[in-house]
Amino acid sequence: MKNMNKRTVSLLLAAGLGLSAAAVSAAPESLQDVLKRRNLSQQDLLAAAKTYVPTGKRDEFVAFSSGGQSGQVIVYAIPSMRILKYIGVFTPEPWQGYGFDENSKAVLDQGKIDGKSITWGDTHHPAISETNGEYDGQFLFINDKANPRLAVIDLRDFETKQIVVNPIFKSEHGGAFVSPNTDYIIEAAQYAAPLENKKFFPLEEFNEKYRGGVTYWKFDRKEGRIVTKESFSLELPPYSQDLSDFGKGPSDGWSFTNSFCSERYVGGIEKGRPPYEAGCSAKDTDYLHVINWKKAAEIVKAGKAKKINGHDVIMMETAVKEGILFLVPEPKSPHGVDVTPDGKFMVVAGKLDTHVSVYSFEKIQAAIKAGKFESKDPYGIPVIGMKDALHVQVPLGLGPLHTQYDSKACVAYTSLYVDSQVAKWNFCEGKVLDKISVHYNIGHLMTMEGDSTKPAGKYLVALNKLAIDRFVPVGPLHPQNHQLIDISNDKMQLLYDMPLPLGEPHYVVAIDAKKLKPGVRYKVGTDSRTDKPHPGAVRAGEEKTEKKGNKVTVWGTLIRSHITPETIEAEVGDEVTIHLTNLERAQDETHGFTVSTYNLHASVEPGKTVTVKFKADKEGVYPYYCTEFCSALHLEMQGYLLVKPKGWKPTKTTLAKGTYTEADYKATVKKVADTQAIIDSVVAYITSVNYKDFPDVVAMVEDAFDQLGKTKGLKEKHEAFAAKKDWENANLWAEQIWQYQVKTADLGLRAKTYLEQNGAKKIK
Ligand code: CUK
Ligand code: CUA
Repeated sequence: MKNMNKRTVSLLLAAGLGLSAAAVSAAPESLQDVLKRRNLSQQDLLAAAKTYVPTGKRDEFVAFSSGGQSGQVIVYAIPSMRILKYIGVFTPEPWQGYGFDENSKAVLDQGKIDGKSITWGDTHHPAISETNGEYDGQFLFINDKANPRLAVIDLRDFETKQIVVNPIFKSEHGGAFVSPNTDYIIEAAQYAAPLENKKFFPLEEFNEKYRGGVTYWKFDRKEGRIVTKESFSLELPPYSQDLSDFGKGPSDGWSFTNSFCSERYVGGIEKGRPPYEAGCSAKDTDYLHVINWKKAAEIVKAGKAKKINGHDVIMMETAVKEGILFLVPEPKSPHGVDVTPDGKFMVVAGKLDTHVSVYSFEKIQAAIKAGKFESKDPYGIPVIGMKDALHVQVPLGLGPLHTQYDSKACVAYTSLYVDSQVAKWNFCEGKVLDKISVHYNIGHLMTMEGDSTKPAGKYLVALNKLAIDRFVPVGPLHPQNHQLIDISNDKMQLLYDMPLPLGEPHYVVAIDAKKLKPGVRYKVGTDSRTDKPHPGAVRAGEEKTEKKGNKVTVWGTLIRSHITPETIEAEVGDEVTIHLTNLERAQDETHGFTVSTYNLHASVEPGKTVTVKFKADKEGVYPYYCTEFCSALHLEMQGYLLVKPKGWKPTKTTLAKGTYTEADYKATVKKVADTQAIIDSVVAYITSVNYKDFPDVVAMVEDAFDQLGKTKGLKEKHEAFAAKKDWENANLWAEQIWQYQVKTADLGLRAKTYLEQNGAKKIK
């Protein structure tokens, strides 16, 4: 301890006085040297220059990627492809305390199905909230295909706030996609099943009793939450509904959902029937579902929906009668349906067809108006003839899947799964413009703000299913490969391979980084999962511990480098609840909290209040501590949970005395004086420049003086103990001054570095 203090002082001195390491001996390499040594081409150099983001600089776009089976969202930046964050969504995420503190557990618990916790998710499609069809950077939504659920993430703090369980589906896929003003979020079923919960029907009754559907979740923008009571669904035939999209502009008010296996085939190779794959791709066409959702919402308001599992469902019969549901044939096993930015066309690509089919919304509407239908499906839904709905079909290549749009009018990009290529083409004129190979087998692709009415162009990301030979091998399970492609010129250029080591991310969306305005701290005492004041919050000096019966409740605080309280006492079997408020205001001063072996963890960012709760069911001594390296005295941010046997009485009431001498005391006093000199020199520097022009520095300086302010009265205290020759108390109170000084110096030096790196100017 004493040694460490000395080391810390000399480190602080070195930093404060600007001492530097010894000079390097070898001459620096030239750019040409490096190209030669690393065997790089001019093209490589160009790609590097297009993606490299120098230290201290920031990326242009922020991407939100599905975390696939990890049930999380991965946030990364474009063009550098640097990962910024994993957001716990359907799955516990220990770092953020997600699923290990009571407040976040309450969110995960919303995702329970039939009373059971489901702690993973098969996330597919993230969607950014829109205003007038443009990304607004306020919310993010993502679906869980396996356990039909949808989550709401608030982009003010990148935290999951809500999970809703689909009330009638047993799986889903066509979500999350938002309406142009994010008043609804769509979620379409995948594998048909009886809509009533826990109801069994044999596969022989598939056509009669199994159903698909599409759910429209009502979103309250002000509250930032889905309103389940105002949400509704449409019953659909047992065709496997797939991807969906909302109309926009001229097609606003309508939504589109395609399907595969409209053969309604149920396999049964065990009974000698041909397998699923054969039966589900027998017909030449499947169906695009065309739905007037605005009118559907009115029909629900008029009380014409049926309650299934307590949820409003418009039955097919009603939908047909009210004229809000139509089908259009689409080529064999289609996958993506993507509405063009102008809202005039829907692009459908079929896995087993080499064409993309561009449907015209205008033509579809004309057919509906004229009552021109080629037939009805087995459930009485009018079918519009394919020719009456098509604008153009374009042969692109093998296995076209998903389509995204460019900032340039009429330009689209479609992924070709089998060909492992991206095709650039013109959907107005129906011609191919360019192709580029990717590595390998692309699923989705994504352009900047490519789902919005105003795509930003510039970059495209190919989400490849296989990475094969791209990276250093890490075993049979390979990372996924997101390839960055420059689309700002006529010819596409491959820039970068990014291994994604978490789940199979199906889709990703990217937004202009300038549109995101996340906070850096919470209002003190906030429950971040409800966005409301946390009832367990306290301010400095209000900390307390209470025991009532077998319930121990702690209202504690965290601030560098101290946990209040320092000890928590309980008896075996007590229920312990600990509320912790991070009193910091400084940016990035997160404290973590855990109690040994009780499987709990909280991440407490500045201003946040978090609760952890557990049953102290085992006698013993359990250290608790801060889990984030938050300051030079982070390791001392500790305490003990003492779980006593029932009825235990102390026999010894004093703590062991230290063996401090006068010399120790004098050394500590000198250390305090030395450190003060550093602080003075840093303060002199900061006040000699225009630091007030840097809000981050102003916050740090404020915080530093806050820390220094805590030394008030301590000098008198240690001197009084010294006068009585109580060297232990004299030494430790002097030491306490130094602890505050270290935090002050730490902040001061951070402020100084920031100012030096951000071009602070001398003031006279
Ligand atoms: S899906 Cu996975 S490649 Cu779920 Cu959008 Cu197409
Ligand atoms: Cu707080 Cu470490």
